[in-house]
Amino acid sequence: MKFINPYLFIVTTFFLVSCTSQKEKLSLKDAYKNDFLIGTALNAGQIEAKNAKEDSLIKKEFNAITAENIMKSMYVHPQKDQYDFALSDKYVAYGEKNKMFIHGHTLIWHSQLAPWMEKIADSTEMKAFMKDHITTIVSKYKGRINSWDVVNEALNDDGTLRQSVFLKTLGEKYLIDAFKLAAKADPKVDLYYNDYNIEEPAKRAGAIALIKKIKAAGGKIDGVGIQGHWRLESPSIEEIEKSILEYSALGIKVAFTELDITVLPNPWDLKGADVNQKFEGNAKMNPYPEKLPDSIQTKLAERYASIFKLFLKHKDKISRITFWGVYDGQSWLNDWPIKGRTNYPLPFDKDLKHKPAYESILKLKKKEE
Ligand code: 9MR
Repeated sequence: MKFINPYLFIVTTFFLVSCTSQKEKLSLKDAYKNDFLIGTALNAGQIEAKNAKEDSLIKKEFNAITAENIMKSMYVHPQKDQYDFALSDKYVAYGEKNKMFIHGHTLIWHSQLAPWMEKIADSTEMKAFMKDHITTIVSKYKGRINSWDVVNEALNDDGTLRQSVFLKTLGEKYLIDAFKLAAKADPKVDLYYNDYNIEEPAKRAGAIALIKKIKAAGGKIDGVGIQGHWRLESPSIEEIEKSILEYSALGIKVAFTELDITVLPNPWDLKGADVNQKFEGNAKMNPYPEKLPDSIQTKLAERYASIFKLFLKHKDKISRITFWGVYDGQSWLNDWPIKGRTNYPLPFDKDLKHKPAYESILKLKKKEE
């Protein structure tokens, strides 16, 4: 039998044990705890903690949550005189139980409206809808929900106002009214304007004008949510940085609220998240049905690293970074703009394992130490 040096044995064992426990302890939320919140979007099953593995990952890695769908108008307010808070109650309870920052998504959005809302055609009825909808929901969760997307996606890509049912019936004043109603229902909750592509120059100018208008009219607006449905090559770090600086110069918080990065072909050069854009698929459009090639995996990790490096540089201006989904298998990008593709946009893969993107985000913090 070979002689084992007992001293060396003890030291090595201690080192290995401490490395393992160190690795287990590391998480996105802990690594970034002094910088900004790290959030995720939960689907209905995750709110109900149906899958134990997903649930423990969510609790370990994230300290902020957004409901991916269940708080949208069609679900919480299906009929004029009927609200359904069953799942949103569970969502808020989940956040409270786990001491997470709870974000409300979303109050006034042209999409995912209940059918009865789509039929509203005059200003009196629309005004009544907005007052009832915002006041009921925000008051219900007063002091429990920490921030709200008051208005979502009110702008076109050229920075003009979207011809939504709200704009058509009420004119642009609906934007100011929405923020005023929300502030009245819960004066302490943080109120956000949330949109995609608002890091692009023309739409950014539109968003800035909109935020200024709300402020000038005496509305309370605390932050802007840049959704961050991005690509490997765009938007540039320079445009993202300009956006952080310009929005924060308005005296509001900047949050990245729906971050993900598509790695799939995008021949139409689509940007953002207009869910009405749909295309037919073929094998060429779904090149990695089984596995992401290492070269792209590395590109994705580098892209996340450069984005988080920028976020850290401006951590004093940033309140929260939320990924749009917990792991790749759950991402909406598997179905947009083509149904049934296999995309890889998040730091956790379909088996909930860390991807190189996850390691690259954590590594930035290790370098700081
Ligand atoms: O991720 C959401 C997806 O499950 C829904 O089918 C879709 C329907 O509108 O909404 C997705 O979330 C959107 C978010 O609510 C607002 N910004 C764009 C997001 C991606 O489409």
